[in-house]
Parts: sequence; C-alpha cells; structure tokens
Amino acid sequence: MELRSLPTSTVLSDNVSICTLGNVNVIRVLHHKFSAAISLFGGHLLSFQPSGEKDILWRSENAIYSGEKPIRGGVPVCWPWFGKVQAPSHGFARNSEWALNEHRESEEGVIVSLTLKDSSDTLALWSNRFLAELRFEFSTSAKVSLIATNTDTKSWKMGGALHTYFSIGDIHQTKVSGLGNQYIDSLADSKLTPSNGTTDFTEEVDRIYTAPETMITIEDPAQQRRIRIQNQGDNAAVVWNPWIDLSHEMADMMDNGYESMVCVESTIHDQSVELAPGESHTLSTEIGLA
Ligand code: TA6
Repeated sequence: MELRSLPTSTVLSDNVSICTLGNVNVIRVLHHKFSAAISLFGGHLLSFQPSGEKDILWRSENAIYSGEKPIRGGVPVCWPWFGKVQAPSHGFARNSEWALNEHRESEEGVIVSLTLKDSSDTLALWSNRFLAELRFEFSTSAKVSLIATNTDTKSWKMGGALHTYFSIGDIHQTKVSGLGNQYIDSLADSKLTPSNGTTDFTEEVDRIYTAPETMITIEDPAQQRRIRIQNQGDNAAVVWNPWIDLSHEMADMMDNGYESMVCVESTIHDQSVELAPGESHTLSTEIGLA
C-alpha cells in the first residue's frame, strides 16, 4: 500500500494533509527531508521514510484498516497497559480515535500532536480520568512521545508500550544489540534469563529486556543499513518476532510476514508508573538510520 499516493481529502498546510485508508483517516506529512503517515485511529504512526531511503517501519500487507481492530505494523500505542493486564489486550489507546491537536512545520521538520481524553467508552474499561498526548517530531529521524497526564482526583497506575514494527530485509540475518544483561522470557513462564545484550533470530522470540542500554541498534545487512533506537521513560525493551506458526495463525499477517519485521518496543511493564492528580509521564522512542 503506497501511502504517498492515497487521494487527499483535506489539505491542512504545505506539508500536511488528511487522506483516507479503508475506514481510517490518515494524516500524511510530505517534507523534503522525509515522508510520514499517522492514522487518527489508534494515534498510530504507519510510515516514516527519510528521503532517499526505504520505510523504517513495517506494515503488514494484510493489515486491516477497519477502524475497529488495531492495525498490524507501524507503531501501535499500547496504553494504559501493556499485554493482557485486562481486556482489551495492550490497552484501549490503539483502538481509540485520537484528535488532531496541532501541526507545525519548518525547513527542519514537522511536529504533529494528537490527543485522547477519557470518555464514557474509556471509563467503562478503566475508571480513571486522563489526558494523553501523542507528539510526533519528524526530521531525518522520528521521535514519538506519549505524554500521559492524570486529570483525576485520585492516583492511578499505568504501563504501556510504543510497539514499533521495524522493516528489515531478512530476519535470518538480523541482529539486535544494546538490550542489556537479562530478559523475562514470555515464552518460558516468564523465566528471568541472562543475556549478552544481543540477539539474533532462529525461532519465535517474545522477551522483556529489563535493563536496556540507552541506544539499541538493529543490524540489517540484507538492506545494508542499521537502525538506531533511543527510548526514554521506559523500564524495558520488548523484542518480538512471531516466527512461522504464529504468523500463520494471525489473520492480518502474511505467512512469511515474520521474515521482514522485528518489533523493538519502548515499554513500561508491570503497571509500574504511578501518577498523582496533575502529574504527567512521558514514554518516548526516537528512531532513525545510523
Ligand atoms: O509485544 C509482544 C506482544 O505482546 C506479543 O506477546 C505478541 O502477542 C504481540 O505483542 C502482538 O500482540 P497483538 O495483540 O498486537 O496481536
């Protein structure tokens, strides 16, 4: 799906327009340094492509743009929890319609901000009042920040993840480093397992690295490139590749989809951030080519 060529429904400025993909409204940003696309459904970054490069983000060829199910690929926003803490899995933010708050542009890049507030729908799932902002800062790299504010009169706890799907040439040649010295193995009863900080991929991987370095690197020799990831406000980096069987099981994934993607996620696991009324927390990830 070529996002650059979607028909425009509304022009917002020289660089920013709105277009439609299936049932979702997409903010498309075309700038001389990059192009990007954000779905308002989920506040979901679908594409980030520095000029002259292939997309850094992976999207499933079978992704569903119904405006009901989370989109497979890009940067799903998992919030206010990560995983199956309660239903829906990975929180409601990725299933919610976000509002465009502002967009600003310059020679250097473009900033887009979206917001999501508590509503009767969210309160039925999670009884806390909040304001969440997603701030996208695009230039030659892309920084995604999720700023959560407690607008309630009581404290609440949150987790979450910026569940980034990276596009790689060949998973069999891919190596991720900077992951730190241990991980919780979600495929082995959450066993705490020592690590040398690097992993390659020969089977399904679903790991919560609890002491990642400030810079994580994906080596992608098949596309002759290296992706750099800098996360903040997290307490873990989740690394996930579904491999063969799970790719077959997922309706919105091609059978061979696992070969060209890897997730490296800026994560708050265990609902470990507690916010008092009026307090905010920022979880971010910055991605770019080395
Ligand atoms: O982040 C890894 C993970 O939690 C895996 O366990 C895997 O199931 C994946 O996310 C995708 O979850 P989803 O709900 O999007 O199918």
